Amino acid sequence: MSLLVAIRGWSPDPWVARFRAAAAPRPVIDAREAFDPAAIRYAAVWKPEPGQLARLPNLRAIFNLGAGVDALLGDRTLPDVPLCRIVNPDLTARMTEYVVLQCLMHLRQVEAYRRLQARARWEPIDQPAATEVRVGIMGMGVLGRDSAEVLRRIGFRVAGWSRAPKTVPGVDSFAGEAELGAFLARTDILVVLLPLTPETRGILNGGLFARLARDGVLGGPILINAGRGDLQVDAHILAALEDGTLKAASLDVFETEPLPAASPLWKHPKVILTPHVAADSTPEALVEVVLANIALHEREGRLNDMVDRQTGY
Ligand code: NDP
Ligand code: OXD
Repeated sequence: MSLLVAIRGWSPDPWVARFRAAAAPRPVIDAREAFDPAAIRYAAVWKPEPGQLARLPNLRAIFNLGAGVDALLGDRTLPDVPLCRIVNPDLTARMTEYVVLQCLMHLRQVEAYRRLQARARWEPIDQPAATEVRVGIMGMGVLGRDSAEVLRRIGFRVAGWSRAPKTVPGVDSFAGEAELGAFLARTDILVVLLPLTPETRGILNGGLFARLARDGVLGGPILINAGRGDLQVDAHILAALEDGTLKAASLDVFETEPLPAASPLWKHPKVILTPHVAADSTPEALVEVVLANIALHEREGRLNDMVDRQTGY
């Protein structure tokens, strides 16, 4: 009943240590060491080597250690066993912190005041109220809904866009391609919390930016993307910032990660950039969640937070 821990891109050590401490006496195998593939029943993974999971003949389920499963589903050899993702209050709260922080950075003109501070200038700028600003959230799943609720409580006028309509008190719902135009036309700050799927790849492009509201109190539309880098076309963001189609952007994710040092996004005065840290997965919050899901599977033959491979999220 061994559990394989296969992690790339994050440090595997704290995950392996915590899984070993919490799962004992169940053997926990570190994928960097030699092991018997036939002994593995479960795998807890983040961006494992493509093909690695296909070599486990007795694998019963895969636990992705993040919310987004696009990297795993990109492995054409991924075994046809149940795939679970992270749905957890710690991860959700971290993402909501990021989204609310970025919305407030733009609302309260923090970058402009930083520039004035650097010149020791005491120059108050007109300050719109949150109630005058329309936030639109693309992706009203676990993360989008929580951000929507907190932004609404702060006073923003919030709408969400998803595949199916949603009922969230005080939040307007738009769904599907047919309602995308109306959603964008009422949006001053566009927050993106979509998964990366064949339908959403490249959705954040010049054509979409041009459909955002241009009559808002912030003086131009703002993009906040914390979903996935391949949702966006980096070059289109740069062009839109240059020609004023976008006023500013907060970007946590990029087409290529790490973002190459030569990217003009790094030093762009209208971009607030973070290195894919909007909502970190931590072993402290998540190891016990995965182990509880394994216990549920062994006890009752079912799993929480399963991914639908048809939709890709
Ligand atoms: P969920 O699966 O809970 O929600 C996804 C949402 O996107 C749903 O509302 C879904 O609509 C909507 N959606 C999917 N495809 C489409 C489409 N084609 N058109 C319209 N709406 C669509 O995901 P989470 O909220 O848990 O996470 C969202 C994403 O956030 C992850 O996939 C990951 O990429 C990213 N993420 C980024 C992190 C970071 O640190 N930057 C950390 C964690 C996650 P419906 O509800 O109708 O099905
Ligand atoms: C996730 C991520 O999907 O960290 O959880 O990007």
